Amino acid sequence: MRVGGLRHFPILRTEKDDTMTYENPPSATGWSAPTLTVVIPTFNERYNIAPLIEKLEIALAGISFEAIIVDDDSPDGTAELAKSLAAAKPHVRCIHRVGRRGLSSACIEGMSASAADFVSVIDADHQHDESILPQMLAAARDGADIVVGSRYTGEGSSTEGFSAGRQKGSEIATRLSGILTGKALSDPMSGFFLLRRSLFNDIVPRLSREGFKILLDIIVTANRRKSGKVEIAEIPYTFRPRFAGESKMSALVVAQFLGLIVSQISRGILPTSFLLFSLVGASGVLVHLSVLTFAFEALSFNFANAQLLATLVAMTTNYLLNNELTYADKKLRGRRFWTGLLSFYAVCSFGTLANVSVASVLFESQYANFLLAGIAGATMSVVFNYAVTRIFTWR
Ligand SMILES: Nc1nc2c(ncn2[C@@H]2O[C@H](COP(=O)(O)OP(=O)(O)O)[C@@H](O)[C@H]2O)c(=O)[nH]1
Ligand SMILES: [Mg+2]
Repeated sequence: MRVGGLRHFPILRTEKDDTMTYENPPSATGWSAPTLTVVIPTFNERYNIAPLIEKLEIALAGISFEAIIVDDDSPDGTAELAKSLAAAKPHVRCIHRVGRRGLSSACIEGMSASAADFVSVIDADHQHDESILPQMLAAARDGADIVVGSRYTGEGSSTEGFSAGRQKGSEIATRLSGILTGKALSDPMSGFFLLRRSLFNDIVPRLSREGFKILLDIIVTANRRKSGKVEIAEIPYTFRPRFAGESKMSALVVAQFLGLIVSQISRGILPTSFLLFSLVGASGVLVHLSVLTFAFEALSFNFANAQLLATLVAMTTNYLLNNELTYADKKLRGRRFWTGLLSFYAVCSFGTLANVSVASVLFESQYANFLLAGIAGATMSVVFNYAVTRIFTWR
């Protein structure tokens, strides 16, 4: 039906007026809803995506699928290239995120954009073997809630794509996460997995958006549902070397991973960013004491001036570290870097007031213990600074 150049698709109304479903457009011949969405998170993967899409088309021949590339505004122009692919191929889409960074949040956003029955995530660098996707889909159709492409079980081998150091690190991380999932999963750190979209929809509000290891988070969160533990299937494959470009693995990723583990053990009461913020705070104490000693002893400052200098230096290093590490995903740059620094100074000054007042009250109470009072005061200011800088500094 055409009305003034606009095509109207019939809307089916069910009993309740607020639930509507849409019929397939009658003229869209050849179009079929995808069964599987393949999410491809990218950062600087310009030379990897077109050949990966071709490999997916071969691997998934006969299965209706769509690929959603989620790019965080890569400087190498991955998003532009992805959009030119999308313009040529109906089964390719691109989510171009500006001003945001992060692998987990990119995967979540891609899966959230899916309308297919099954969703999967695969790295853009060809390290994951796309040819096992049909097997993964079959396992999910057979009843598995989550299917993991695994680098370690059976014939799967990871030695080819990993350096010796990364191999060891990956093994330690696998053991650590085994404590959390409670299951002898051979590769909980895999970034290659598939799950039913209904399960994803169910748990997405409780997923952490920080860090690199989304699968671990999905498994732990899914297991905590009232309906009981999820069934996980593993399909082995040979981990390949990167096709083009460079890895984004860094010290930051490792710190965020450790943060995720503690955050999960505390059942989300302690978010990863809070743990990193506290860690940075602890490093600030060391900076403070070093500058204080140096200014007081070596430069013969009077105590008040030495203390003032130490406070300023420690606040500044804390700000820089938090901007790089804790809030790498919303890093402040340019003018916002400087206004952020000023607001950080202001918040920390109030935090110090809170610290000193709480500690003094405790110290003067009948349970006086200077160490306990000191720790309570410091905790108070970390919590205060964390909560308030999230509102005023890293919004
Ligand atoms: N959207 C998005 N993708 C990312 C980000 N960091 C890494 N990726 C992608 O995640 C995948 C895995 O990253 P990679 O650097 O290969 O990690 P490695 O295999 O552990 O060395 C690749 O497709 C990256 O392009 C990010 O911050 N945002
Ligand atoms: Mg990789």
